[in-house]
Amino acid sequence: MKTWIFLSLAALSAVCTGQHDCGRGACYPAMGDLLLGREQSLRSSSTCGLMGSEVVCTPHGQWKMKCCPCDSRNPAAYNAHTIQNVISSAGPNRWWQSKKDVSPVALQLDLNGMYHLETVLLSFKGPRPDALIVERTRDFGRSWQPVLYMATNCPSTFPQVSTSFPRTLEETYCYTLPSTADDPYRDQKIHFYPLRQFADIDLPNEYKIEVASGFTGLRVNLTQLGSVSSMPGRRLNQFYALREMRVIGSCFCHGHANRCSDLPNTQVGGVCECQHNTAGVNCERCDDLHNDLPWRPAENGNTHTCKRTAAHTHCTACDDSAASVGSNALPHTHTHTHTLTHTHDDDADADEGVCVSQAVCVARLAL
Ligand SMILES: [Ca+2]
Repeated sequence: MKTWIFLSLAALSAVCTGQHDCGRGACYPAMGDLLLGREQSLRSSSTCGLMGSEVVCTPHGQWKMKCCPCDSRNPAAYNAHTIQNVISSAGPNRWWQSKKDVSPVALQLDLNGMYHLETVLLSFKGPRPDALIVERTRDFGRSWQPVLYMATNCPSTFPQVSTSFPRTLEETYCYTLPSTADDPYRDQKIHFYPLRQFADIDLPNEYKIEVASGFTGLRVNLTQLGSVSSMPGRRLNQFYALREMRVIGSCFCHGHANRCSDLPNTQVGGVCECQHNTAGVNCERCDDLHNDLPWRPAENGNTHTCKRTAAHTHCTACDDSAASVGSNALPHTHTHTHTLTHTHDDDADADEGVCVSQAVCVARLAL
């Protein structure tokens, strides 16, 4: 029997349904599985059978046990259990398994840039761990922050972590996993939305996405082996095993794109197709021709579109020495690249490159 755990049935609607219209405000690309096509970016700190065949014994029926070999030297072999088996394209019959009786074990995804994390799906092959921590990094692994703690018994396993929803975007909490004591070997899926824990915090959704969804890597620390019932006279092995993992997300665009560029063999590319006159892999700046206003992330109802750069008649910007050649010097070709704080229409560019010195302006006013 498989058990589904939804840490949230009500997904964050703005993200999950996708705000794909960039014309009104913040917009977001469609989500996909970041692991597809990034198999080689996923690794585990422990895998059974990498150095040679290992035998792992589990219960078989009520009184017997079965002992199966794990041999991962050839990843394509039926009894190999490498981490790449958790990619959804490998199918439900292939799984990853740790070396027996080793804990903790870390599964780590390293990305090549900033992405938006929406959902994590972990489909455990029983026994499910009794505790795990999901962490993210935003600086390519130099520092890690917890996204969520999960444990069968939160207070005893993570006594320093609250079991109620956090009050700030910098905190997290421990989600209590249902007990598996009645059937430790059943498979169990954990499906969670990291932003959901912030649902009660009174901040705009797009701000929560901006602050709490970006990541350059994800780590799942399996910290406590699932307890298994004892069998008289038999030595049962403990291990971690995962049938499938999905990391659902998109490229990270600060609300300025509704598409990630295509990347061969992947479901989700890493480069935003920027709108709102923004540019960069993550639309993290105004493009070269639109620097009149400071760059800002888009908000609901406000695109914060970058404005076209102005360079036109601007008396205060020039060297007074221009006055020495008198009014005959106008217009001269002294260009400047001041960014003005007021906005103006594109046709103002007719003035581009024309500059009048303050002294000349004063002289003309006196005429
Ligand atoms: Ca699989």
